[in-house]
Amino acid sequence: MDISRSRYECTAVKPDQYPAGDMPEIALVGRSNVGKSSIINSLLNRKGLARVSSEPGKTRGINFYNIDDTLYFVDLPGYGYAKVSKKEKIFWAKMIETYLNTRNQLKLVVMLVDIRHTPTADDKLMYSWILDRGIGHMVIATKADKIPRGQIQKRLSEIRKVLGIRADVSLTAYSSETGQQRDQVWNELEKAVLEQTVHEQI
Ligand SMILES: Nc1nc2c(ncn2[C@@H]2O[C@H](COP(=O)(O)OP(=O)(O)OP(=O)(O)O)[C@@H](O)[C@H]2O)c(=O)[nH]1
Ligand SMILES: [Mg+2]
Repeated sequence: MDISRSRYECTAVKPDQYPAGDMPEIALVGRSNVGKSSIINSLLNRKGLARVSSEPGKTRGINFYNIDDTLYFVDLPGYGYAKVSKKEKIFWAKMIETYLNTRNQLKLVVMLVDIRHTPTADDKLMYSWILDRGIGHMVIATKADKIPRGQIQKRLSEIRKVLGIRADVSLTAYSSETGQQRDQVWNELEKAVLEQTVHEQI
């Protein structure tokens, strides 16, 4: 797969706007401002592909990024952003829920949490959705550049405990600023998508 051949494909707010075809999809979920759009840019080594903003709540629809006509990265709107109306929150929650519950092409959910913070009630709810759906997933703790290296393992253990992440589910620290674990994360993504696809064929 040639990741330099990646492009924004479309934005959807309802299923009939999702891309046609059966390419596998990897969805990024997490609180608003956790770094979903940034990690897409970092993994693809493309600065401005997914829109990043210091102002939370920027990703409003479901954005599909086509990677070498092989795979989609799906950038879902962030949850837990306090400054939007209740009506809008419900609309976003429904949009995320509909995608996660109905999309057959969805092979892997990458849940992001901020390495500096204890997962919130919203994070726990999101994680329980993922577990309930029984979908392949991994968890990435973002913004690892913002804490001293010596604290990383301790923060990961706490996140694993609070969310109840099983020992066989991958939890990795990542920094979109440095991109240091890029190869490792790509290996895990590829392995997970492959395993899921093989699993379905059996
Ligand atoms: N230092 C550091 N900053 C980061 C990292 N990842 C994201 N950020 C910053 O965090 C802010 C939010 O990043 P986004 O990628 O827009 O977050 P998002 O999850 O897409 O946010 P929404 O679209 O609002 O849900 C931006 O200011 C980014 O530059 C990281 O690994 N390290
Ligand atoms: Mg975003």
